[in-house]
Amino acid sequence: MASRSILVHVAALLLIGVLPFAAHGGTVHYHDFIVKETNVTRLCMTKSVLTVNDSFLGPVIKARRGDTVYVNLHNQGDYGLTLHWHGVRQPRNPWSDGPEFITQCAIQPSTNFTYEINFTEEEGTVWWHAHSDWTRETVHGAIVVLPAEGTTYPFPEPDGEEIIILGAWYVGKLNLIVEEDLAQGVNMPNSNGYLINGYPGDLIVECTMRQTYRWVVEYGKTYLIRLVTAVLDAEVFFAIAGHNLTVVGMDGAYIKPIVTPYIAASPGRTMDILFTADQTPGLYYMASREHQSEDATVTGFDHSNATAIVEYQGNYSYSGTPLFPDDLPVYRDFKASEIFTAQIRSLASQEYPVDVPLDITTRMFVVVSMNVIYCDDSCQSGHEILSTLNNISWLDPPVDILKAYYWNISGIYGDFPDYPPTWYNFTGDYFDDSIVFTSKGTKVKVLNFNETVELIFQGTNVLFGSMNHPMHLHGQSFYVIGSGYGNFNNETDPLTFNLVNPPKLNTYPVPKNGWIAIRFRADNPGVWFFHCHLQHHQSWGMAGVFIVLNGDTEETSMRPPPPGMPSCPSWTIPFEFLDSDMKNIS
Ligand SMILES: [Cu+2]
Repeated sequence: MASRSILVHVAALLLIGVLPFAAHGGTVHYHDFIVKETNVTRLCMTKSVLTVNDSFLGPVIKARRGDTVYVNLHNQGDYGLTLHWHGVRQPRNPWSDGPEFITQCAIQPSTNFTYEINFTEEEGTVWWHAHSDWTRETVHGAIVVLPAEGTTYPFPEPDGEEIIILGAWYVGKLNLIVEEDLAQGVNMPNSNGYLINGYPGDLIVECTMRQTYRWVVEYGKTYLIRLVTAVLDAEVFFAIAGHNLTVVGMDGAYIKPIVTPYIAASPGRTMDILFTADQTPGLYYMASREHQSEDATVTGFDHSNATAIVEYQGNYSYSGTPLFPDDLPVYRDFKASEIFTAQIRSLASQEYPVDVPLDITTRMFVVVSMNVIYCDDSCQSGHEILSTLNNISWLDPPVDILKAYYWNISGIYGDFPDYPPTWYNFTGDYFDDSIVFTSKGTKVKVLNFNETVELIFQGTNVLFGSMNHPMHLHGQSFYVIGSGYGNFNNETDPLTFNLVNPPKLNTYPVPKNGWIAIRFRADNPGVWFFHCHLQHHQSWGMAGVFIVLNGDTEETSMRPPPPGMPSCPSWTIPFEFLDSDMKNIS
């Protein structure tokens, strides 16, 4: 990892016009991320993938709460990309949030851009990943946010730490395959194998190569596992044979401890997990496999079981294969996923209080659905599969939303509706064409500063496509105050809301044929993406944007753009915007 001290880098920072200060008096760290194509062999096949600093997995960023991290991304690859700091609030600083077409255009090959990441509220494990195309397949890594100087964990200090990254591997050049599938309007590829810390493990059947990650532990010690679900396009289960897990943090916030034999994780989810090596010394598999929530007729998914080995240190004799976790739920164990997820609660203590908004100023009802659109000769069946929010499939604009908003460029986006265009039996079995068919659009919901938002995400069974949709919001975590199955009932369901200790997370699954209710205060001015974190749904348009307007003061307003924001190659700057400000960022 290219990490150096502040002193060494003051000159370099000044050269690129970035002043090295941390808003909350923390330490400033500086990293160089060199992105380039590198040959990697998995599942008996070598392919060229994008890596950061020649490494798959990518480098770990380590900071304390209150610190600031600069990451200078040097793109030495063949196509443009962006990076996102998943779970980091980035107060007033959407400029460094990263999603392509939302807060920036891609960093083009042979250019660089310096991200500024501000760690203010989050503590625990979060992560970073590419936020353009499907590049995050291999361009991702963990972010460890330690407690602020002079503070500690709300649990006994662990004896050690271990980062565990759950990933997925695809055969072939993924971005090219996806581009073709999108053009054809057909389904996108399933992964060919799941990974733990970059390796598929011992149990792969397709190939003779055994690439297995090993973690050596000491008997009697307690470790903090920092788990990142970097899987691109599926939910997963994870367990360690013979050992319970104690989940103490999620999405960069502490939670009430959950003692559990397995966990269920949406793509994008991070967890802090205490693990005590207290079993008979030996070898134990940790394993992950897909949690598949689609219709039972859908069988073509990645059935692989990724494994890694937990190895107790010391002198003992062990023969045979490691124990496999019996408690790892099977692919379609929807109940297991539900049971785990239902246990998540905020700490809600004096030190970690809950601040769920009680007076709501904006209510939204957002229908999360699969749909289709007629397409021209370019696609196979005459129909193109799309995913929608309130029957709009997100269409990437020619210039990112943040630039369009900041410089008042008209004609780039319209209003995202607070309600669906039609009310129907969302979770029924019959849908007429006006519901099945959709259209593409670039729609943005504008919120005044400090508005309090309650948003119901309602899943549907349109095209018999009901499944879990892990919805992710940039720029702030949200309280999940309720969830249920069937159609949301606005009279009875609010009576079940948890306003006492609801979990505060940045990603949460809208359950198959069900709904969730979330609340947040719009107190982070900027432009913030929200989308399903299943990658193929995001690509099909299950996405929208919040613009949180500035408040009355500088502290409640967006910061000005940093120098060197990447230009948008497919957008020609209209003459009236060719002033000096615009030249700086275009
Ligand atoms: Cu989805």
